[in-house]
Amino acid sequence: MSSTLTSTPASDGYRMPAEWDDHAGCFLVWPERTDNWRDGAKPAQRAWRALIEAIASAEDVTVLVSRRQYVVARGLLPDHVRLVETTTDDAWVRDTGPSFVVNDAGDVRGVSWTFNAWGGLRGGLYFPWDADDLVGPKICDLERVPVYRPSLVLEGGSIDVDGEGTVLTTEECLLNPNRNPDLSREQIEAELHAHLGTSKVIWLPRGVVHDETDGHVDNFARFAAPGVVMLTWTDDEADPQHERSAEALAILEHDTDAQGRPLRVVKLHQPGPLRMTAEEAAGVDSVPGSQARAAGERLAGSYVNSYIGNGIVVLPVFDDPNDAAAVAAYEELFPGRRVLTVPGREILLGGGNVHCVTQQLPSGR
Ligand code: KQY
Repeated sequence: MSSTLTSTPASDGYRMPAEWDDHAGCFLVWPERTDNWRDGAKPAQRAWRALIEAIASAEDVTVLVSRRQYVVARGLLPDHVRLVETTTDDAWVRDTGPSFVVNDAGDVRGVSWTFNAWGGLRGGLYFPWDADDLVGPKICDLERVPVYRPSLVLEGGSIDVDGEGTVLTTEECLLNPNRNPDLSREQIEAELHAHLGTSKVIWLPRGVVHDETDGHVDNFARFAAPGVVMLTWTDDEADPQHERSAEALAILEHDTDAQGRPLRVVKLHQPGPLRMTAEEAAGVDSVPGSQARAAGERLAGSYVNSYIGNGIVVLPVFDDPNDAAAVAAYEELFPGRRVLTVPGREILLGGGNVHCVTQQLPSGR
């Protein structure tokens, strides 16, 4: 088993690299729980296959899959995708997996935060979550990398780093009393710096409307390059998203990153607003302890929720009039990478998107 470290990454000379740095691979978890994924999770599994094929065209992919679904997934996925039988509670490896950190020698370690299913017994999304809380250490075991196990409750989707000292997050999530009620903002900042090797936190007040993660930043505002932030946007002032995006824009336009650079903000106009149909809601099993789904429920659709891989960037699209502008923006933001699209609606119906269901393993190069 990988050793569990009691020091911190920063004190050991480690930092979390930007997602656009070189990867040794990517992890996903195969979706199957029918109280989150409609119609026996079959539409979600087709969406996963498209996403996995896109990422596996550029880097090594490992998919964690249950004993029940191993043969199904093996039959659907390309041979060069590695499957590893693993017990999990659901498929959100951005949040349950380790945030990997690197040092100047190119060594890699994992930070496996404490996971409480986005709020524990105070608004969390399912119970129990003990198998998900072990996904981080299990991945570190697989990769034979030492792991840090901070007591801080945090999901990987609630932070975004530029690899040069800056971390973006939201108050709605990280200061939510359902995560770390006994820690002050200053204590949470200190924990972030100690585990990410950062020196500056940019706090945005809120994330995307009706995002069941309590406003994960990876669905709202993310670095696309040093000094460049992509932001979920709408011009519609009657839409509650407008106020949220405008308050974030005001902060980003007047702040600087850890290097003192002003930030360029690129607005990505949201799809929709998208809503769950009656048929989609009816396809989700109703189970005590899991959140109920209802027809008409607003979906937290966003083009920011993408994966930046080796020579590629993969974003979700929604058969929406704003898809084309989002793709054009990615082509401008990521010159030299292939911009790939995957159908995003089925992942969105479960509560997230491409970034939420992927976890990169940096190569350390
Ligand atoms: O990172 C995420 N977007 C996770 C969402 C969990 C949703 C569970 N229904």
